Amino acid sequence: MIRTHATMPFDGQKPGTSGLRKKVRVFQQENYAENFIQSVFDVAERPAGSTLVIGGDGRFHNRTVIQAAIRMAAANGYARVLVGQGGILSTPAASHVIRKYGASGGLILSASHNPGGPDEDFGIKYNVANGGPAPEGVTEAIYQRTTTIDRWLDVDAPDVDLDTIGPTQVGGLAVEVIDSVADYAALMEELFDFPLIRRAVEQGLSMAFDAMHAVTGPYAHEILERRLGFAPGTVRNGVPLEDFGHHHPDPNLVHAKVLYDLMMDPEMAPALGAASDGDGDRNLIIGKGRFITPSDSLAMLAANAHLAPAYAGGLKGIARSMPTSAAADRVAEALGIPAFETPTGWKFFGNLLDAGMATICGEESAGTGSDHVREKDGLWAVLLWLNVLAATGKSVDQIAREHWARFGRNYYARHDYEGVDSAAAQGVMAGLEAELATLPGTAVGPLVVERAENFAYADPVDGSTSRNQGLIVAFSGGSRLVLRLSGTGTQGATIRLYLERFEPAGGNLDGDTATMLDDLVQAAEHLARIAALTGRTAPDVIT
Ligand code: VG1
Ligand code: CO
Repeated sequence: MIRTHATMPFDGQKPGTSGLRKKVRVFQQENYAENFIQSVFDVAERPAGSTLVIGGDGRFHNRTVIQAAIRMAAANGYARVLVGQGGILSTPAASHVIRKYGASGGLILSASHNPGGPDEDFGIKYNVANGGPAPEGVTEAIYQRTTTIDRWLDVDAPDVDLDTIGPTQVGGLAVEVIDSVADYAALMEELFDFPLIRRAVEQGLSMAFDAMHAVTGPYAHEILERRLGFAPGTVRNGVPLEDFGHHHPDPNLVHAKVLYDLMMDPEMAPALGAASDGDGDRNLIIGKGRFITPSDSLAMLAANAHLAPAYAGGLKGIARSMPTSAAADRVAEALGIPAFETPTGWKFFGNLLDAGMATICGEESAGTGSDHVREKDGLWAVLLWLNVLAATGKSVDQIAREHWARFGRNYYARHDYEGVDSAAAQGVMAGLEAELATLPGTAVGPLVVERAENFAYADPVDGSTSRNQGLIVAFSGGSRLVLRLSGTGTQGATIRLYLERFEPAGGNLDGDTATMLDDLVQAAEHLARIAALTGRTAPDVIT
């Protein structure tokens, strides 16, 4: 029996960089989540007989929204829903399940690296049939629908038992609770040389993986400890908690400080330290005594990917988001394959991957992935590193040093100013944008501006254009500043300042990052005037 619920539009249901993210309290308002989900169903391409995948990162409010979404899917004509056991599917696992079972799309319930709990964040993201985040045309259509919606539909049915694997029926809808891990773990076993890694583990290869009480716990236990033979205890914080144990499940040097400190301890550090975020799509890689920036990790993985079975035939191309360092471009050049520069957010990689133009993609924000799914994939990156370590017998530090000796090094940091007054943040952007045209050729301290622009992207596959994707000030010699506003926050504005300095092979390749970037920090303050316009004299987080 289908029920029609009258509703009214809510302001601000516009998906950001990665779906709709708001405080839990916002989502708990009557009709709020339902309006958004109904808007998705109203505009999504879903032929008769379609399957919908549903899963989330296990944060607070996950189960409530899943039950509502199942009842709504039943009323909206889906034939089948696949839902992860306990409501759990990591973002890359959801992407894989959508592809594997030919679903028309999926709802991923997550606010990724944002904290969880009754007073923290929640999110809903819609992925399309290729397994990837809905492209801009679709998110815009969803948003437009949210501005006029006047009803949502569901069926009158009891909650589904999410904890028991197996089929059940909700009205005319076939619901299947599936193992959250099995399909994903099988895919990883196809891509990488598990026997080789297992042998290396037997011979002493050690690691520490911090699941940050988020979604990767069950995946990492199964893959790292059970299938690859790492010692029990290798996976830390491996039980998903609704509030992530009160932490930010953000795998960076600030929020994964315990792991970082372990890796910098010459006595205690294992060969590899790694962590993932709330929904399992990010990765942090730290070798014994050596942090690898995500931009470098992308470049190093691309340079060594042929050592893993899935990539032994070579890469078709490498894509990176614009603020990500140019380290990967140098690898693409050496491999004789194209390099692509896209706006921030994984949705921009989808077309390149579908068209077979890129094989490996990455973002400076700890996201790396390949054409095996259409999301970034935290454990995939960890497994590729393990495959490379096992195949070469080298340490992470050695791989990094050899890489820089060959390609040069892109020193890199991102400075985040969080919870900034929105008007002040807009002022910073507008101020720099107004100067861009006059900058080329001018000197800022010891740096000379070569190019200054507001980044726009023309998608080479579908020809669509995305403008206003960040301000770039490029200096001669390959150094660069990038400034943009975050599209994933839930409070005020977050200014992201990205700093990059290129040091060619033969130069100072083992300098201190902060020291090496000092001229750029000065130049940024001079050009963007963050302190003057926002009153913030230092960033909240440096990654
Ligand atoms: C941030 C990152 C971006 C990433 C996005 C989603 O976006 O900068 O690279 O794709 O988060 O990641 P923004 O707009 O706040 O800079 V996740 O792991 O939060 O889904
Ligand atoms: Co994430």
